[in-house]
This record gives sequence, structure tokens and C-alpha cells, in this order.
Amino acid sequence: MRRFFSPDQLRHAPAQELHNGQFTDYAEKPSRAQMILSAIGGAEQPEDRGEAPIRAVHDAGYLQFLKDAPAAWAAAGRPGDAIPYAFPIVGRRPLRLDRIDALMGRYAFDATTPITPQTWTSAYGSAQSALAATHAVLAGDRTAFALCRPPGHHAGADYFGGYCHLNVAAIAAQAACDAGHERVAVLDIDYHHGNGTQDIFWQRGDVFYASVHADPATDYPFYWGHADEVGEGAGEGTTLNLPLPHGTTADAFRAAQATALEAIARFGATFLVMSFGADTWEGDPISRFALTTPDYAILAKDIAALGLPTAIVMEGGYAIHALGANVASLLSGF
Ligand code: Q9C
Ligand code: ZN
Repeated sequence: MRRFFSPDQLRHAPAQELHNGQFTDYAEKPSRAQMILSAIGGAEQPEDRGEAPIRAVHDAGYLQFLKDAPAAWAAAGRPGDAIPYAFPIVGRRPLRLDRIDALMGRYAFDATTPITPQTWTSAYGSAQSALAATHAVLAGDRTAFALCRPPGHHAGADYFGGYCHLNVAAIAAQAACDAGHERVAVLDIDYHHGNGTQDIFWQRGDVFYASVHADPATDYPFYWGHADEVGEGAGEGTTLNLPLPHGTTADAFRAAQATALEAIARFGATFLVMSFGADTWEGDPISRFALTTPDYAILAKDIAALGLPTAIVMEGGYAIHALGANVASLLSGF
């Protein structure tokens, strides 16, 4: 299976994050990618397909903000990474503010995701890796793997958060649509609900979003991913949320994934994007499921049995010493 990664993706390295009310080391570290790379025997540098496929998903003002925010933050006299702290909660007027502090809150949905001067370059490389895997599959490969880092599924068309800036799964799915696939599915099996991907395709009848994740009643991102969220308008019925409780092991996870796969088959998808997070692993430091390393190969076999061309993009997974083995296990099942 072809694998893609750009060294630019190592550059984004925030110092700390606000975790449960305290500053801790940033969990989404560059070493995550290095561990995966050494376990899977390296990766190809993606071709640069430019900004057009990113603009097909993301708001132009938001992309400009991601590029400009670090300099504006520094110009405001701030020494560290840019971190939002004031948010225009639902119901505020859409003010045209240009103060960097106001823009940070406008474009963020949480305070856990710092922006550094290297963030745009890394996020852009991550998107190019997702596009390279997608195009390998569009060109005839059965599956391809994009070692996306920073991850993407919490980022919406015009917002960042959850360690994510550009929604690499959505960019991949949109590229498949633009290449002529009339029905595309995203299967998201990261521990967390992919609120950004859900929002991006919420009203779309041509892209099915199915997610197996920790119940947002107990887990981040809290405000999305509940079982009664099914999409709206043309997208009504093309969102499927399968929340599971703390302690979930492989049997229950596999059964939920089977429900998602049946729905994707019924929808008639001809192309699959998989958002893979290894934060469902039993030892993950920020998560509470109990999958084991060999379980990922079993999940992958079930997905492969769907028979769809599949582009796999990396999302979360924070047990750094186990991350390589978990990704290698997943890829071995395809
Ligand atoms: N105390 C991904 O896995 N922090 N993002 C939650 C919980 C954010 C995870 C704080 C977790 C985001 C791609
Ligand atoms: Zn996650």
C-alpha cells in the first residue's frame, strides 16, 4: 500500500495546551508521526496539488486567518503560541473585528489548539498527503494511507480545534466527489466524534458521514456526535452517529462499525475515506476505550470486505510508544 507524508508536517509543534484546566505538554506531538513512519517503513513525499482542493472545503477568510494569525499574535506583543480565550457564543452579531484576540475566538471552538508560525505549513502538508492518497486510489489503487499530522476531523469549514486546522478527510472526500464519484462515504473511527467532518457535509446528500466514537455526553467534543444527529435538508439521513461508553472493547466497537459499514453500503458509496484514530487503544492517555493492537487488523479486514476503494487518513492517537504498532496493525488488515 502506498503511504504519504511530508516532512513539513513535523514543523507544527506547540509548547503546551490547556487540558482539563491546566497547561500540559501538547499531546499532538511531531514524534507521533516519526513513530508511525518508522513502524511502516517510511512514506512518499506527496505531490503539491495547490490550494484549490483545500478551498473546495474551507472558507477563504478562515484560510487567510490561519496564515496571518501567528504574525498578528506576535505583533500584539505576545511571546508564546497563539491561543484563543474569548469566544463569540451563539447569538452574537457577526462583527467585523480585526483584533487578533477576537479573530482567534471567532475561528476556534476550543482553547486546546495553539497556532504557531509553522502551523499553516504543517497543516498544508497534511492536506497534501491526504490528497496524494486519494489520488492514488482514484488512479486505481485499492487503498492508500496518508500519515496526516496535524489531524483534521475536528476542523470545520471555518473553524479549528481539537488539534485540527484543515479537515483532511473532508478534503479527500471532496476530491473524490470532484473526480466524479457521486456517492462518497467517510467512516470515522477515531475515539472522538469528527464534528468538523459532520458539519461540512451536514446538508450534503452526496457524502455519507458515519462515526463510531465516545459518547459526547461524557467526552469531547460534547456538543456534537449524539445519536439523534442525522443531517438536514438534502443531507437528512446521511449522517450516522454511533456513540459508545467508556470501557468499550473490540466486540462492541466492531459491532458498531458493522452498523456503520451496512449503512455505507446501503447508501451506495463508490469511494470511502476512512478517518483512523488510534486513540481507541487501551493505553491512550486522553481516552477511555480498551481496544488492543491486534484489534485494528480485525477492524481493517471488516472495512476491506466492503470492497470499496479506500483512502485512509490518520487522525488521533496519543500513546506515542504504541502508535507505530497500532497503525501497522491496521494497515496489515487491508
Ligand atoms: N480533557 C483528535 O484526536 N482535548 N483530537 C480534550 C479533554 C482535545 C483530540 C480535552 C482532544 C482532541 C484528532
Ligand atoms: Zn481523537
